[in-house]
Amino acid sequence: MKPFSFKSLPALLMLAVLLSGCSGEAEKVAEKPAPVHFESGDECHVCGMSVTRFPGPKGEVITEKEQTVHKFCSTRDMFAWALQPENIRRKHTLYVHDMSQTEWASPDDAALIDARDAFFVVGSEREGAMGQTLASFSEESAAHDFMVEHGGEVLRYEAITLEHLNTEMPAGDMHGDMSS
Ligand code: CU1
Ligand code: ZN
Repeated sequence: MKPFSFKSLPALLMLAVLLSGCSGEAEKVAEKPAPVHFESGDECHVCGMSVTRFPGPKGEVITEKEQTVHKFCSTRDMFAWALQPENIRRKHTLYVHDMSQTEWASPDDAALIDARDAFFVVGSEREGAMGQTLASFSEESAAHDFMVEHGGEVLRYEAITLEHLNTEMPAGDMHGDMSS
């Protein structure tokens, strides 16, 4: 029995709180890194294609620990990377274009939004750099309108799986037999 350990632990915790408060580190960790603009020379982290030369919403990831910026030619390739087992549980910051604010042919970076808060239309007829892609929106109503016009299904970030990325299923058949 060591009574000292019970007394010293709260004191240590208090000290740690005071120290982190002084340096401002606690606030920095909670702050989300801002999106980085896409440049003409950027290559997709997954497929190597030019990011800005193709239509459709693009993706960007700022990694949790190293704060490394990865850019993706399409939301499709961003998910292909983010859904890998080594990335799926990490608290990376992810940005995608809000397609209700910008043009499909050449999305404007002023329209980048947090992918975890976005609504995605999966399986629509509109294509990005890699063919079928995910149309991203900040508002559910805008995603729904896009789905009505171009087909597919509206999903939240957490509902998207690797199976959604390679589907060429016709609109309205997203819940069809996956085993065929
Ligand atoms: Cu590509
Ligand atoms: Zn790509």
